[in-house]
Amino acid sequence: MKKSVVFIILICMICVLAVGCAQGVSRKTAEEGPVEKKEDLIVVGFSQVGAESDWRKENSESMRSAFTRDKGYELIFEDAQQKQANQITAIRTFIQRGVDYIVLAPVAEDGWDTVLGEARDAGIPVIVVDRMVNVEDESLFTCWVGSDFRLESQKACRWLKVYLDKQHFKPGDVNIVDIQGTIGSSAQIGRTRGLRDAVIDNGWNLLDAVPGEFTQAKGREATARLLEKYDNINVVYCENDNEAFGALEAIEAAGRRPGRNIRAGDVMVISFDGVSSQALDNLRSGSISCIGECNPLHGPRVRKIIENIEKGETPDKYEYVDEDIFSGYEGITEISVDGKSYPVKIMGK
Ligand code: GYE
Repeated sequence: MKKSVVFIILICMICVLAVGCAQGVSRKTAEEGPVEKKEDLIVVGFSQVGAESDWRKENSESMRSAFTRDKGYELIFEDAQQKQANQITAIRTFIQRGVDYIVLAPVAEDGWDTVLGEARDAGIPVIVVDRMVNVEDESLFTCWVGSDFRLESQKACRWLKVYLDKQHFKPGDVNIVDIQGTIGSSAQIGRTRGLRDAVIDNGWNLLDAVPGEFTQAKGREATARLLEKYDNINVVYCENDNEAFGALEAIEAAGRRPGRNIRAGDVMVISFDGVSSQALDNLRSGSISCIGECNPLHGPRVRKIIENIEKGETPDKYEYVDEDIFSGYEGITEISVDGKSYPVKIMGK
């Protein structure tokens, strides 16, 4: 055989081998069942809590736009409608389908040991996002990224304390109700705890704490009931903005005025998130006094984590996001928590 013919045959054999190998390392597609792969996409199964708030909608959007085909991903998005049972089913489906990564935004902290054990046995990394999981063995998840909910609350409560002092308002005259988030979620636990600690430290009165499930409808209902029950409420602490929107409606319906002029009988509203333009407008008008920012844009953060794992790196177990505090009141430009100072972002008119 001529040398050139041998050379061509050799080249052809290398090509065939190369194609075979590429198929060998290929990933699964998002169709049902572990399937042959046509494109080299990383398949991510994301179990989202629901669509209860503006924050959640932004968060879903951030995830959807971070994990697109043109970025090399296939995203399987499952909305759990605020039910943990739905999340457990979604995770089991992801395992059956053999996804490459599971991303979990857990509705509540407890109850994950068994299903995360199943994911670990299947060799699928689990990235927890937003709220945390409370598990016996922390190796059941790869890492977590989200907010420091207690710190958000400490900052908002500090702002309230500084504001009340400026108004020469006596601690014993401060009568607060807490409209809590979904009970058992990290956001609720951290924000409730931050308020309880501040109530004790500052000598305020906490009249009541009731669940509002992070929704506008429940926030309205809960606030209306509380305003009927107590005639001396002057601070409504809402554990997210949507509850605050409901609280504003209830305050007005009860013939009270939401605002900062607490000496003149206003009801102050404190809240968390600061995501929607409605919330920022309420800060500008003074109907919400202060918002502890909660950043929902976790999509690119989770993608970065996956990129690093793909490179063989080990991500930090916990990644906290930096957040601000917002108000429309110009008199407080900075607050401090545990010796650290935080600028207050003032929403101009
Ligand atoms: O503050 C609220 C949402 O877990 C940080 O859940 C999240 C919270 C957020 O529904 O609006």
